[in-house]
Amino acid sequence: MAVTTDTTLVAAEPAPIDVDLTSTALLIIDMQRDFMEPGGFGETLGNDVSQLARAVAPIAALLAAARGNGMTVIHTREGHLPDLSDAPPAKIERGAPSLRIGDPGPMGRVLIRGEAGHDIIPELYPVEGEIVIDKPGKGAFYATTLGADLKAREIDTLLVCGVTTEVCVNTTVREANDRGYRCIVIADGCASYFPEFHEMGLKMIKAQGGIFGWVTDSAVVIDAINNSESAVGTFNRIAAGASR
Ligand code: TIU
Repeated sequence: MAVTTDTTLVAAEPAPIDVDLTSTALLIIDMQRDFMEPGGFGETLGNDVSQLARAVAPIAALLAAARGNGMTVIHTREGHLPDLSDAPPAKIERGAPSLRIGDPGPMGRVLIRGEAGHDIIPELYPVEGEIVIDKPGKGAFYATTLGADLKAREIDTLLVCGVTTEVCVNTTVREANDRGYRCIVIADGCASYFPEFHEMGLKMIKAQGGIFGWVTDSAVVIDAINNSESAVGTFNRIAAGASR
């Protein structure tokens, strides 16, 4: 089968970007109960977790559009093995949290794989066929298979959203940028415990001609996905019995 590609011009800052949706993946960073809900890692650090709720609806809408298009969808989760062998002492001992990584809390052991708090929130739960990357660090490339997964799928552009803007989203975008990926960060699909860090985190990405990437809103990308005639989208519409 001849696979055709088409590109869509997506409005973004600092400039519009031409996107081929067949080589683009949606990358959702750490939308876990440990960051989003009371009693988890985020709150143990002294944060107001309600600040992050605003990112959920835009991500859910973008996820629905990506699924409808057949786009590669990748979810990440920050967390550690039960024996903490992948958690550096410098991370465990950092600061003065109310509970440390691995301590028992209301959602199980804090930031430990397999515990309730480590799981992705129900609104954005992965479905069959989507990639879930477990990462021990803030960046999604460090000590994970993400680079190999993207290479295997010939992905060159990432739609990045999730939490928190200045920590795991920024770290991942910087890692991706150095590896040659074009990152389009979804402003309303990101959030921080600190609104001013969210704002500056986005500014840092798009400054200097887009030193780390591009920034746009979920509605812009959803519109681009829904109006695309990408090979993936066309294939899905045919598979679903649509006339085109
Ligand atoms: N503390 C904070 O803002 N973030 C993290 O620790 N991890 C992520 O951003 N996922």
